[in-house]
Amino acid sequence: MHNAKCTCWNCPAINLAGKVDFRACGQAGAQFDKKADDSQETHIMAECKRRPDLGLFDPMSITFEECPEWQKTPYGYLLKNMRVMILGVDGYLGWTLALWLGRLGCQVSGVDNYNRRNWVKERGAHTVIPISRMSERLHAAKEVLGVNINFREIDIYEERDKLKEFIDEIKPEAIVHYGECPSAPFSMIDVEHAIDVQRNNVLGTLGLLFTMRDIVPESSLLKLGTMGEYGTPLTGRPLFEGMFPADAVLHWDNREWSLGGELTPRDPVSFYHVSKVQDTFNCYEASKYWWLRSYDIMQGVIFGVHTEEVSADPRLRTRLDIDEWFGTIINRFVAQAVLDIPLTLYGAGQQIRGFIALRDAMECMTRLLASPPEPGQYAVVNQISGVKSLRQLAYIVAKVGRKHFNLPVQIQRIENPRVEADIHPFEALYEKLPKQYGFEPKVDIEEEVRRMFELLMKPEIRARIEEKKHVIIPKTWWSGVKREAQRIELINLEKEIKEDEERAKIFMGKK
Ligand code: USQ
Repeated sequence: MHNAKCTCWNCPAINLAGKVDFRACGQAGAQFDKKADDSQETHIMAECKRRPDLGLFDPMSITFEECPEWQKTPYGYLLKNMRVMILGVDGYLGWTLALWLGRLGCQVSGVDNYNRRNWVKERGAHTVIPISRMSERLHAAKEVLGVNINFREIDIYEERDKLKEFIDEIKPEAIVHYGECPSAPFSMIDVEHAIDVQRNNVLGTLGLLFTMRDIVPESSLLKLGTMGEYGTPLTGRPLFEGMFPADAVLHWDNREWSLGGELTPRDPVSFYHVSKVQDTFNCYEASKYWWLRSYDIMQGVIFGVHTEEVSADPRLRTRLDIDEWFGTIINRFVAQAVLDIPLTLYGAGQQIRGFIALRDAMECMTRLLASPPEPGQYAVVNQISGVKSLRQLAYIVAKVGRKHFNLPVQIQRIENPRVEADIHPFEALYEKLPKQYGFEPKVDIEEEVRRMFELLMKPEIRARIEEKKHVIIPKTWWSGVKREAQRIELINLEKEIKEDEERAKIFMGKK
């Protein structure tokens, strides 16, 4: 178990703040009545909120493996009935995680203000997998899975007092923050949308950090960042996990300095991605100033429709967007294939990205929940399970659609409405989740794409895609222009697949 040797030092049930000024390490320890034999040493002492009978003790002295409050799960030891609050619980990820954690025995609470539903509606789009009202979703979760979700409708930016009250009432041991606008194109529509996205994301998160400081400083924050914060440096510099490794060195002017532990440069690719970079700095600083514990999760492009829980009943399904603003690439490709629209590669289509399936992302989040950061620790993980060029993805979707569903899938290159490198090197590091947290990807991309076809080809869902056909081809240009991107070419699949495999090997540093 990856977290067996973690100690109470990592545990959110520990009470350090208010009892010991652990920042002043040692000074305050003296005021406690320590055993005579180690009175020369200064110690950080703690109390356990779950086991008050322990009295004051050394937080390093009990491991998760030894503590009866931590129980074995397939994803490591997990705090019994862990109180987890999910912000953005009505979204694609939030709803899926709520059911997943509820099934694992967590006490799940959730907050949402239905922004995602409203943004998608405002664009004239809809989720192609229908989702019901929150009250019905909650009812179905209870009926089908026996999962109780304590839901409160709150806008985390506009209604900070309400959020504060709810956090005070629940006292979450972890807060998963999915309550942000996740769309690059949406943030590039016009000034109103850019401001909206940044206000919602940056200020919502900033307010949350203050609330955590005041009410639940021991709780861990799992905040969703994005691989897009790093951009795609044309030098080919690896995308480290948030910070430079200890042995990274800056050489300049015949001198050298260590870069170890410094945040790596960010080069975001939209005003949405900029909001995530700003969050990074806010979380980093808050952890430093107030000893908050946070994970910044640089998630790659997500795809898929399946976990055991969301597939258990049609009323438990999570949303799926395929429009130009909220649809991510693989999800869009499958929908396009279903409607016989050639898959839309933007520009050269040789952009390379990290990807992760919905189910695997849930597992990663659980493993991180099970290993809370230490007080004051701002930790970054790159949450991807593989790296592919967009062309490779298009080939996969085309292959599955042709082979298993007899669809005449084609691929096209269209003008790229975004400002981004479409031919570039890419070396993303994603070692922490497998090495430190024991994660191994479980989802095979072709298998998940097959599941998606199966679901999206159901007549009622196919009809919902058809109804929103007009929001598939992008019209939002980074330049501000509003016009449909035009086709550059239809791709000769067989010929390209062969050539591209070679190219991909070179770009991914494998050659
Ligand atoms: N793209 C196409 N054709 C399409 C749609 C997109 O070629 O029909 C290209 C884009 O130009 C881009 C890449 O595919 O190069 C990925 O685009 P995307 O829309 O799937 O994803 P992106 O805008 O990068 O944002 C998504 C999520 C965001 C998350 C991010 C992770 O919406 O919340 O932060 O993926 S990452 O891309 O790793 O930064």
